[in-house]
Amino acid sequence: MKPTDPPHSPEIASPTDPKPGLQETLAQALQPWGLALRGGFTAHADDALPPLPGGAAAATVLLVGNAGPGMWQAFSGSTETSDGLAHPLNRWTRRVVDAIAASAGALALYPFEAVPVWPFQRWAARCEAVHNSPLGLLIHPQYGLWHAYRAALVLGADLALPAVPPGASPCQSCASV
Ligand code: B12
Repeated sequence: MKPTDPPHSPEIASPTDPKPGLQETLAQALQPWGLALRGGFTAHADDALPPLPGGAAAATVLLVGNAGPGMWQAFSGSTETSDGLAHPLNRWTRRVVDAIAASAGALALYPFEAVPVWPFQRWAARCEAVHNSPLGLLIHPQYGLWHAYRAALVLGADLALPAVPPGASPCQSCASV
């Protein structure tokens, strides 16, 4: 699959009854685009998430993000980079992730455009071992500050999710200069 092709994923789940291995299948669908699953959390009523297109209530949220050069390589070959229209990365992200979300019966939410914004940094802290850094960006134990969140996949099924591993922020052991 070329990064410029429209994403193509087989039908992989219904909203409330995921097939086994849903997370692995989603990860494989995201990988050619330099995107990865970044953990997930169980939705609560006070998250105020919208219902899925079929009407099911939000049960699980999986975050999609990027780290390293893969996403840039995929994005830089896309039509959105050269069509002269505004916000190429946001439009590329929507095109790629909306198709993958649809194939999983998921609703995709994005860190951009929504008013008020969806609280991706707060969500991320429920998904993986990230900590607030003095810069305001979340620091990751492996990626450092060099990572971002591109989308959230909202599912109607309760998925088993690993607990976020405990650990101190890398900033706490960083020598001051
Ligand atoms: C508005 C916005 C901006 C604005 C203002 C940023 C600001 N510092 O206020 C502008 C355009 C300037 C901007 C710039 C950048 N941004 Co910005 N931005 C956002 C956006 C859309 C909303 C942020 C927001 O208002 N959050 C408020 C509430 C809604 O967030 P919350 O999750 O409930 O709460 C968290 C924060 O409030 C944070 N927090 C609150 N107070 C404090 C105080 C301290 C000291 C700390 C450490 C944290 C902290 O802690 C909470 C829990 O983690 C988010 C995407 C999103 N939807 O969240 C990206 C986001 C925060 N930005 C991101 C990035 C990468 C950047 C840039 C590096 C982009 C660039 N290449 O230049 C710069 C860095 C700017 C900086 N040093 O902060 C990433 C951060 C990823 C990460 N590693 O954490 C995000 C998550 C987008 C993404 N696609 O991943 N951004």
